[in-house]
Amino acid sequence: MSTPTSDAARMAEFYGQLDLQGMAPLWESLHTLVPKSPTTPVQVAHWDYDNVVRPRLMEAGRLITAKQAERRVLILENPGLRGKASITHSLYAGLQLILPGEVAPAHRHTQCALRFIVEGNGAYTAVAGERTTMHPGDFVLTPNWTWHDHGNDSKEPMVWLDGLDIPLVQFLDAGFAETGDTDSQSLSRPEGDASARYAGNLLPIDWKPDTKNSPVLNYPYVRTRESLETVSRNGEVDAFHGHKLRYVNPATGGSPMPTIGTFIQMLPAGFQSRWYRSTDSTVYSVVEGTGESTIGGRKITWKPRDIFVAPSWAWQEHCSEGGAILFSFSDRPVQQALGLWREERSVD
Ligand code: 1HN
Repeated sequence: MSTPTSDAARMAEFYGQLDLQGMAPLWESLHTLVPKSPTTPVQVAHWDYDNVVRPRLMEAGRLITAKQAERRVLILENPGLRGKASITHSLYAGLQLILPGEVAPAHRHTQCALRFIVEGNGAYTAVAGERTTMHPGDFVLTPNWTWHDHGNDSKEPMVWLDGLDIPLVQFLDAGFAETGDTDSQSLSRPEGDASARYAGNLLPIDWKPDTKNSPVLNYPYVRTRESLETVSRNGEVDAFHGHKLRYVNPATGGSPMPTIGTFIQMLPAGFQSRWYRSTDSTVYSVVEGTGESTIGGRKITWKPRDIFVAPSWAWQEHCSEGGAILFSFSDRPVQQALGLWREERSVD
């Protein structure tokens, strides 16, 4: 009759053999592999722009040119994902600096990118043959595989938040990239063309989208803000989100890019949200105002240009005494396309 020790020894030997032969026993990891609810490595995170990020970014501006760097960016790494260039499990974020007179040379890749302008005025991004001049709060797209380059003909530094689906594309092993022959791509349309064609609640009569991306190049903050202002004057405030709108691809009504959903919300003065959670880890960028968020039990006090992260399925609440505007992005469209996305509103 076998003793418990010899059972354990036999099991250990069996596991050792499995390991050598490229196998593993499911019963040791079943509940980790199939958790009852999301168990993300993503942590609550907060970057203080004025006191921490900006000084480092300006230091980078003294140490390396945009051209040398190709992109002069400080990556925001989630503390739970250090070394992985990820702000959430599926998304990358960084802050990019371009100084007066600099160019960031043309390239293209299969990763989708968004820019959300944080400071400066008048630098441009050229995407697929058209330039757009950027201002704080503008949300600018660089859909996958489109040529893009940036330049700053203004007299001030410009900084924007880059959001890309790099970790997702890496996970899928579907990354391709090319460098342009010239620093600045040649332009085929005048500035404002995409906006006139696609962003005025009109579409060219025979136009059919040939990609999964919005044809709108720039969702300018002046218009976004006007919408928020009007909506907040006329409508009831949502107890969980304040006044929250999502950016759309006018051709589909879906997200502007297939892998990244983008949102803007106004918290009216004195607003205190109720508790909410969703499965899409979300990156917030503070546009205007100050406030506090409690996320996964951690309190964050934020101010304009700060960035913070709410992990998947962590309870969150947001409040602002003087009123605030928050931009946010996440992988929500991916989760929705796969039937995975869930949200929950507290009922108490
Ligand atoms: C990229 O193309 C940009 O075009 C910024 O500004 C950041 C990070 C990784 C890969 C490509 C840009 C990037 C990037």
